[in-house]
Amino acid sequence: MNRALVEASALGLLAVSCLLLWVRLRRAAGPQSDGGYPTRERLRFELDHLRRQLARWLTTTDHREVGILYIVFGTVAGLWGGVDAMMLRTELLTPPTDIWSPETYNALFTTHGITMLIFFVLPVFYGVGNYFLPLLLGADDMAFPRVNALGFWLLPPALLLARAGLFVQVGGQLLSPVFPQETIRFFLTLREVSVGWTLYAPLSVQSVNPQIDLLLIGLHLSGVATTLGAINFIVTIVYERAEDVTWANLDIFSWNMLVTSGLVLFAFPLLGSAILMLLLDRNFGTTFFAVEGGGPILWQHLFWFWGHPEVYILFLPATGLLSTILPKFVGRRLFGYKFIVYSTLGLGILSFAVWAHHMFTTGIDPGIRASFMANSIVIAIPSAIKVFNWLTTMWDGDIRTTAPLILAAGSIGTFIVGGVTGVFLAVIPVDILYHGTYYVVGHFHLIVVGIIPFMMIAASYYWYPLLTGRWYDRRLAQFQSVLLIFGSTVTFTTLLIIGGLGLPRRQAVYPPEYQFASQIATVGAYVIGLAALLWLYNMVASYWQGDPVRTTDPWNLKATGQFTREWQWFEGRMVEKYDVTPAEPETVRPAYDPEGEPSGLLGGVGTVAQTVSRNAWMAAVGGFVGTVLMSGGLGTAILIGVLDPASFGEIAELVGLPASPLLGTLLFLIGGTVTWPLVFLAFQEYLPGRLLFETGLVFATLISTGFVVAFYTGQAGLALIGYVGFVVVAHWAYGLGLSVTFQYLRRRQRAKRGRGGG
Ligand code: HEM
Ligand SMILES: [Cu+2]
Repeated sequence: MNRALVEASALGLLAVSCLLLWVRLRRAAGPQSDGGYPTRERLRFELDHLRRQLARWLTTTDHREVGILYIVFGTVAGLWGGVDAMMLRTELLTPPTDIWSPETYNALFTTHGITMLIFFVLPVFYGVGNYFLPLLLGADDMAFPRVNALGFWLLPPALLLARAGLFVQVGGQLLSPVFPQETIRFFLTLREVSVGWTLYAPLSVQSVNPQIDLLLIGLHLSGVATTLGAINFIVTIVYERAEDVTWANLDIFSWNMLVTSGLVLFAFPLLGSAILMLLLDRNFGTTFFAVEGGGPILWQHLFWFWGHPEVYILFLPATGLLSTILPKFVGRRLFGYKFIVYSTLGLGILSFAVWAHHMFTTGIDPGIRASFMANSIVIAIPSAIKVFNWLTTMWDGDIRTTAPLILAAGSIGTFIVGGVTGVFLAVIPVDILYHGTYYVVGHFHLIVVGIIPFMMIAASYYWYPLLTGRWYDRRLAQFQSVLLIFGSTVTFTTLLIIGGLGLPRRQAVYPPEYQFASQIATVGAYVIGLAALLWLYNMVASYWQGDPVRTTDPWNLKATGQFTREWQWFEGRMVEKYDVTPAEPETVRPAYDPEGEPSGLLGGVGTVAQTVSRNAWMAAVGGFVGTVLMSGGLGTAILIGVLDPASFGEIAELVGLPASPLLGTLLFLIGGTVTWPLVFLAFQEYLPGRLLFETGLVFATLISTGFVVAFYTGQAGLALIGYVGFVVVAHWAYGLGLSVTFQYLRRRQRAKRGRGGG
């Protein structure tokens, strides 16, 4: 099939349907003032209006309007890159290349990567930053409003240059039946670039396609734009804060934009230089990346010195949004603010020290390679700190399952899998096996499709009332969020699996035995596409049809003391414009109060020790009840033969005693009665909130995972299912026994104390 025409038509169709929807809804929304026919007068008025609007949007330097321009631009680029992705996955429905040619397939994954990574993600985050940073900081505008507008307006030409191949190809195809070949030669020579998004030398130097040069110029331009934006963010955050916004209470999203901008400042100029060197090599005979000059590996060093920080440049703003939005829907302030800030700074610095993990297979010095392995593994620590703080923020929260919360929770999940697979890849021997496979594709897509767009969409829902004064369709949004999480999980875990089986990435053909898995991944991708369209529809339609927001606190944030600055601004505007009275906080069940949070890591140790010693006897009784209940479950498992009693001997072996099942059982009873309840108590002190059934069950589920792994004795099939099932249920019985007894004893103690006092 003809790729250029298909892609151009798909995009055209999307644009036309959005436009039609917009016009139709607009008509339906506004009452016609006179109900008459469109007269010439009226037409002129409409045109005037259009001209004024155009002038306004083309020349604006207002931070909120520039922000919207950025977001719209990024969304268009995202849809464009998304069409590439759908076309890629469509080719992979069948093993041979029966839809696109291999060359076209190569072009698709090249432009898909570049469009998404350069023109989609950062522009959207810059847009969100532009709109909200001044509101969050209490500033009037960005520090340099005109530089801001300039930075934005460099982007559309950059995108057009980068993707000129598509237009030129379509042009050539439309013109060639009419004009002779020689006159339209220009249109026939340019093709979309197909050398891979990483533009590796020597292929990128030797390919004759002149579109590569246009792409390089486009990338350079976008790099300039990105750097201008970063300078603006840094200066705004450092110098334009209101008096009462200090470093200690700067909101997390601003912190993330600050660190991201710092990374941009160090990474992008380097990419710009590398691009110029490549242009010189291609056109003026220099030898920066030629074998007889600097060598092709030099390109990889320069590229990834930008490239790895770039993935954190894309990722950090998403974590900032998560840390901002999540607490609002669990009724509790962010847990461990300080640690989140430090981990963000840590990620920023470390991200410059790991670039060669993309080059483990290139034959760089093994000693250097090992140090990059160490650094890459270390980077998991700040990432994990964020995850633990998010989980702790949710723990025992008053969770409201709105679309933003669903997406935030989904983001945490996909990030854990995406991050852990990254740690595996950071290990040299593992990477050498998987570098060229779909495993890598699965790893990074769980992040670049998981948390990044998830949080963009979550933010679009969360701030929709503030942006438009209307509600989005909330039922549709919940459905869309679940659909998106489902589609991504199906697609990218499938890619991890087929990568683990060894399927090479970046190839249009594959062995037939992978067809079924490949089709699952494609169907998952279509589900993602559908979810994206539903989101777009919701955004456009609700702008005209959504319920008007009548309160100044649409998310009831006042109740939990989280009515942050941007909402205060919104309240001010609502009061001024519509004369509504500021909302009163509705009461909600009291949530954990972070004021009492232990300061620092060691600060908590004393408190934990106190709680543990004070409650030790209650814990022991609870642990005993739990252990008895659990023994029932495990006993049944032994009776029906899915758990081998000999495995109890291993417990004894584990602590250095002879492998006797009897000794092991004794240890098991002591462990269940003494050790686990104490660990549980210590945990419970660290995790905010009260002891609940759920807490007990979560804890028991965690222990049972360890148990399942430790005592697995080679069961397969149904026996394995039975084994896992019984172990989990037995541990749940334990958790239930523990927490119920504990609660019961505590309540009795309190009642007794109450009587004694009165
Ligand atoms: C826990 C932290 C992370 C670790 C340890 C890690 C590790 C790695 C490693 C070792 C590779 C190279 C695999 C190979 O090509 O053989 C890789 C590839 C990649 N990672 Fe990560 N990563 C992490 C987080 C991220 C994040 C947050 C993003 C994106 C926002 C990301 C995006 C990518 C991309 C795009 C590639 C593939 C580049 C390509 O070859 O086309 N990673 N990661
Ligand atoms: Cu990397």
